[in-house]
Amino acid sequence: MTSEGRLVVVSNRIPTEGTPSGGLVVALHEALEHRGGVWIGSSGNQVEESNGLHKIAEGKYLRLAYDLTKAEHEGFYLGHANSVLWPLFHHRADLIDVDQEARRQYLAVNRRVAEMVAEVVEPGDILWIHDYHFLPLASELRSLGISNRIGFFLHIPFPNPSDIAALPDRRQLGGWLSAYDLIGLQTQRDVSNCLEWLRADTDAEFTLRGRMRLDSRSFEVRSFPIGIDVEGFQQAAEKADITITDLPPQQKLVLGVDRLDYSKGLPNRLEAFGKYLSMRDEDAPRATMLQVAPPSREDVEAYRDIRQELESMAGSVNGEYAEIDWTPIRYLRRPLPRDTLAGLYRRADVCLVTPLADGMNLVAKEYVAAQDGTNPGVLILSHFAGAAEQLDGALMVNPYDTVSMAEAIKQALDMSLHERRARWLSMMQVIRETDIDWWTDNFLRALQSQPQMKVA
Ligand code: ADQ
Repeated sequence: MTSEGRLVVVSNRIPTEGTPSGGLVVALHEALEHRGGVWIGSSGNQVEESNGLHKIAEGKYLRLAYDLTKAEHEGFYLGHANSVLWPLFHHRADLIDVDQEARRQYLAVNRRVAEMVAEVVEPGDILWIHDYHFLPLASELRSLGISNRIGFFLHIPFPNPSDIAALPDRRQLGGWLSAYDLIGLQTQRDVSNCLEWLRADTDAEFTLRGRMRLDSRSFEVRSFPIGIDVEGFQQAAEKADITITDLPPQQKLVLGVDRLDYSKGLPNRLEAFGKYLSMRDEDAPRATMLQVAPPSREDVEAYRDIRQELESMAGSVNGEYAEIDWTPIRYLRRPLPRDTLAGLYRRADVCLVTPLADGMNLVAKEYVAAQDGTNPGVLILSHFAGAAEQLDGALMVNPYDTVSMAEAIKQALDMSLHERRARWLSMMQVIRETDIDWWTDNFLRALQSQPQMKVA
């Protein structure tokens, strides 16, 4: 532990076994090892009877997990968090499924987690709460008398102010946010949306140095674009076997890597690739699109149809363009280990990251980091990914305009080495400067420097 005080992290899921892997989780693990502290999250197990925190690991810091009951999992996680907040924050108010029991569970789980966290917190600790599952957590902690500095990071976009009108929690949201000392968002666009909404729909006012004041609390809203472990990815890609696919070396590979989610724009992407095939010159090298998209949140209704839609789209494009020795679209439903992904990224001539809305999108950054700088591939990136604010070396596309996306695929496949290198170098510089360690350090430094307030 350092003189800075312990770090207490709360995230929806906690890595339950051994040394964690994966960018964000590793970064939080390292920050906790450095400062000492506690990481609290759900174990992923569902139980009959509600229980308290249990220790799952102890080293330089403590990992504590709680289990959700089946009703909590359904109401808090599948229900309010993923059937109301996720769609609404991704500009899909048409998909929200408001359910009073789910909302009650969301508030009750936040209350219960706050009580467990309050038991653990010591004076001088700083708290870092992650994501949309825990919007009300600081407010609950304040009501339990916790006056420590509390920071919040939202990994997904902040909604458009007009969409917030559809949020059942709209009247509470201002108070929930102002209970934090620092609110970290991915992009400047998110910060503008948040400030615009606070000013239009609450009594919040600007105070000195960009801070906001609401309900006698002052807080700061700032962007902290999340990064990746650049060196780790580079090394994995250098070591990886890029002949893992059975594609002939001269065949172009166009790659997509996503969780299967309606926010990722997958149908538009397949349609664009179909249009590219229809405009492609007969003698141009063949290109195969490989889409890796393991299903997620299948218990949520809005997720059930996408899988079928994609399979049928891939089938019909292949039906039209496949030849005996060429399948234009391949679709993998299995998640891939990081090293395999790194090899695929390096082999791919083009990576399509074309969400309709996305907080940041780490795949965009991982793809760039995995390239061989002497012969890099091209990133095609949606304006609507948070990463678009940083990666202006990408070919930017509007994912709703599938003809322009098809043209961008052609442009990427025809791009000169000189242009590919220039674009890659500019993206690489940003990705290196704002890697995952930069992100954790920056956020924690900003949180540490917030004035400490008394609980009202
Ligand atoms: P996600 O929506 O999960 O995260 P993203 O940032 O693209 O989206 O991916 C997270 C990680 O999952 C990446 O490291 C990626 O390699 C891995 N991954 C994705 N698809 C995979 C697949 N098919 N197989 C194996 N691994 C896969 C949320 C927000 C994002 C934000 C992150 C971090 O929605 O916008 O960038 O949090 O803040």
